[in-house]
Amino acid sequence: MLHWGYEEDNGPSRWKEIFPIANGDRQSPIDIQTQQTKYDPALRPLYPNYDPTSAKVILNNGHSTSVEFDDTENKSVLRGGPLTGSYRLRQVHFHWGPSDDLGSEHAVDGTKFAGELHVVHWNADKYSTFVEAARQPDGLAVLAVFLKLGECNSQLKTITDHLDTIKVKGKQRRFTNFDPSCLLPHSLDYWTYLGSLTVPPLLESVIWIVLREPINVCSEQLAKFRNLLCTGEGEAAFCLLKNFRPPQPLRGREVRRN
Ligand code: B30
Ligand code: ZN
Repeated sequence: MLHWGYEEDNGPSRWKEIFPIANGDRQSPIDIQTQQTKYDPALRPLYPNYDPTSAKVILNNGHSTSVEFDDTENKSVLRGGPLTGSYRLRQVHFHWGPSDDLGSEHAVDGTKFAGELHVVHWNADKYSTFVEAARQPDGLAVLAVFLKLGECNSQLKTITDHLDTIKVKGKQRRFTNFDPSCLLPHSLDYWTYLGSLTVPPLLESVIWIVLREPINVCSEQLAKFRNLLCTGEGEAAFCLLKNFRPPQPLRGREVRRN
């Protein structure tokens, strides 16, 4: 495997060859079996508090598209839920599939959605850099939002309208005055469990917070994500048609709900 990706020869089933933690005890995503989740009255509401000026760039990293934020100060943070203290916003990115009927990483009672949004935060109260936090069991908090096929999402348009300007891997554009809470559903009710990054190096450092209410996305918007290339300038062009890892074994973990 030359470099990991989502093709037959370098996709999720091959990642364990280079990243043995792929078979670890707290891997993500998972299939959330709603009847097995445990209501926890101690779980607090979520308090996202984002400053739109901390958004910096939108980029194509070859395995997704992300909006990156200035995380040198506590300007944009997530508090509450299962979290102790505040977790600082680092980036927002997306997962999608080859057709409109699948593309999410997490599943709910076996059902997949058209896509999934990840809002990635790190524990700057305890750790000094994102990279250091990503190696700690309580280092990262990722807020996941399902993208459900339906009407076009006007908030998502801000992002999808930029995708043709960052078509090739490695391209980026300035992107500011963006508050990712505009992409959140009305209800911030959630499920939470301890897991991992869903892409190599698959580090087991993520407190997952999966929102129960999805947001809408239309077929035309999903098509714009699939039009991104996983290849760089000058290389033979290859579209990033899918970038989801399938659900992994729960291995006795508890999934709690608020
Ligand atoms: S996820 O939410 O578990 N899918 C990273 C953060 C969260 C997830 C996956 C990866 C991450 O920060 N990885 C290292 C930095 N990457 C950015 C990226 O999104 O994945 C840098 C890069 O190569 O350009 Cu990969
Ligand atoms: Zn992700």
